[in-house]
Amino acid sequence: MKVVASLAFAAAALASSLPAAAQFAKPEDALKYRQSVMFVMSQHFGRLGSMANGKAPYDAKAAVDSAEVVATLSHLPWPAFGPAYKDLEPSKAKPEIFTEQARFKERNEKLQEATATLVAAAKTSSLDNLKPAFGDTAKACKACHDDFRNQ
Ligand code: ASC
Repeated sequence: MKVVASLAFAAAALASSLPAAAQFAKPEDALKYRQSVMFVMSQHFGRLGSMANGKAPYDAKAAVDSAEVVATLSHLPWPAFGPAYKDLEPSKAKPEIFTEQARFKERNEKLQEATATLVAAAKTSSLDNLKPAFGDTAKACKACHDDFRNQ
């Protein structure tokens, strides 16, 4: 029992020290993963945008649901932009992502902060609160895209 427990501990310690590369069975999976996350995030962010811009009726519950999806997804794609995944095609990722990982990480964290505020704003059930929080999140998306994504 003691041996089993210490083996399990060793396995867990090893797993947690593995590089992010180990999260994906093959490099192509990292590409598919980050693009899929970005796609779903953009779908839900788009729904919020439609409400914020008056193109769709404001639905407070739907806004919270989408904001929560966006906030959750804002934590996911970044390990799939690790150095092991720099030469995958087709991709709009600029090479700077892989050479300026600290600056990229800063941008990722700004998005996470903005989306947390977006969730809080959506939860007030006020379109007037949703609008500026949507705008701030869009700016965080754009700041990163301007620096790190090809058109
Ligand atoms: C979206 C989407 C993006 C961002 C960006 C915000 O809905 O697909 O890439 O918002 O346009 O500036």
